[in-house]
Amino acid sequence: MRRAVYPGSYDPVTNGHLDVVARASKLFDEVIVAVMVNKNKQTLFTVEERMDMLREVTEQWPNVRIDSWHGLLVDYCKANDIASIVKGLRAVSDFDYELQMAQMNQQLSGVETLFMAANPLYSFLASSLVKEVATYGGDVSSLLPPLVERRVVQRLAERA
Ligand code: COD
Repeated sequence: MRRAVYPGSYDPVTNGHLDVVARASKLFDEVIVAVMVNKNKQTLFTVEERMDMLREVTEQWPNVRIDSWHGLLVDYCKANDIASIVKGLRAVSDFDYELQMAQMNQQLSGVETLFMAANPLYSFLASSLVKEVATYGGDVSSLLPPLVERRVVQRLAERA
C-alpha cells in the first residue's frame, strides 16, 4: 500500500492545505493528515479541535485519515509504516527550511519528502496570516472552508 503523511500544525486548516490533500489523495492509496503537537507553540485551537475540523472538511476523500503525533515525524513514519512525507511549497521562503527538514528526515530514517507546488490561487495563504486578518475583522471567507471560518470567528470573539 502506498501510504503518505501530510504533517502540519493546521491551526486552522486552510483552503491551501486542502488543495494539497486533494491532490495527494490521487497519488497515494492512503494519505494521513497528521496534526503535529508542539507544546511550546501557542495555538488558537486545541489538537482535538484541529483534528475535528480536519475530519469534517476531508470527509469527501475516503482514503484520507486524520491523526496526531507528539514527537519526531520520522518516528511517526516508522510506527505507521510510512515511506513518504508530503509537503506543500508556497514560495522560495518555504524552501530553505523545508529542504533542511527533508534532508534531516531522510538522514534520520530514509523517509523521502515529496514537495507539491502550491496552487497559485493559494500560494500567499498561511494559517498565521488568516488568523491575523480575522483578528482585525477582515474577510477570510475565500480562504477557509465555511465551517472553519465560523469556528475561527467564534473563537476570536470568545477571546476578545
Ligand atoms: N498551499 C500549499 N501548501 C501549504 C499552504 C498553502 N497555502 N499552507 C501551508 N502549506 C503546507 C506547508 O508548507 C506545510 O508543508 C504544510 O502545508 C503544513 O503547514 P502548517 O503551517 O500547518 O504546518 P507547519 O509548517 O507549522 O508544520 C511543521 C511541522 C509540524 C510539519 C514540522 O515542524 C514537524 O515535522 N514537526 C515535528 C517534529 C519533528 O520531526 N522535527 C524535526 C524536523 S526535521
